[in-house]
Amino acid sequence: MTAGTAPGGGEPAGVPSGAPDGTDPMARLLAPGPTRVMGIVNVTPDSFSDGGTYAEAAAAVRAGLRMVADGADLVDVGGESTRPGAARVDAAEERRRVLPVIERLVAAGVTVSVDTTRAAVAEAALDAGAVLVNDVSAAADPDLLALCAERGAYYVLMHARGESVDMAKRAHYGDVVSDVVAELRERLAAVYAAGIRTDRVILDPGIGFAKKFEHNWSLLANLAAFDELGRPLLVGTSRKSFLGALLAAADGTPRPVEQREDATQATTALLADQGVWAVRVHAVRPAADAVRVVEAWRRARARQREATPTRRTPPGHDDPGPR
Ligand code: PMM
Repeated sequence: MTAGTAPGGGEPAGVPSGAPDGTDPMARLLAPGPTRVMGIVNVTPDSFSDGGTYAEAAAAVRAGLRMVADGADLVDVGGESTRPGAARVDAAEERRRVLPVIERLVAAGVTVSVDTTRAAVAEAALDAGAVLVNDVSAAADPDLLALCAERGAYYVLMHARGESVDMAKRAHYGDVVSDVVAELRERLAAVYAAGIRTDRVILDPGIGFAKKFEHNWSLLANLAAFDELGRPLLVGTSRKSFLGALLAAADGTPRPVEQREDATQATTALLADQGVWAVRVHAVRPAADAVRVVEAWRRARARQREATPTRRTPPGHDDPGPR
């Protein structure tokens, strides 16, 4: 996949910090390769799946280091819950939660992204060595975009509508796939206009953000529609409610969060086979294993193709390349 040049996007001030040897860890992770695994560390008392687990900085750092040992390529640190209906915390509290964790993970050589929608939090995180800003607001804050442009930070543009507190009631689409692509295209233009370089942007369909369950499935089944936007995809399905609904008991009770892990890994394998750039997951080891299985499968498929060049690949089983 090739990416053009950002309109008006000049060279950033320098490579992001967090790379003591001067190399750019994100450029390496964005180079062709297997689907990357982003581990989730939510330093919050109330995130839907791991809220309260890592409320202590030391526990969060330990969890992040364990994720890297288990195969995470990068760790996403967040200090504000984005579960539907969640109330916002103030910026000072969000910063207080994430900073010590980011500092210690960066010091240990981990590639860190910060999950925030706020410029003040992102600035402190970048100062502490984070290299990627994971913005779940669909680029709502021009100050955050200006900051990322000025600092040469990598930036995740995720599709969403509204804030967590009211996004559920905005989940109305004509055709969800073309609507989400169109809305991302429009926000992407704002991201480029703010000066963030094309090659620093990652897109995310925002599974669970202003989406009904069937919207999530439609998006996952039609990721090729995002190819026209020309940037790699990050996808977060881990333990989300649409899996809980799929696996509901006979009486309709959703499968509890802590029992959605196997289904999460099924999505990871399918996403890796689709060639998404990265998956964002709570349990890193099974995701990293799933990616390795997919890679072995692809290699075997390629070998088979080489050996029997005339044999046709069944429809839907061709290699779509990086997405
Ligand atoms: N999901 C959550 C939080 N941040 N960021 C991106 N880029 N994509 C996602 O799907 C996403 C996200 C909500 O899940 P969590 O509360 O378990 O972190």
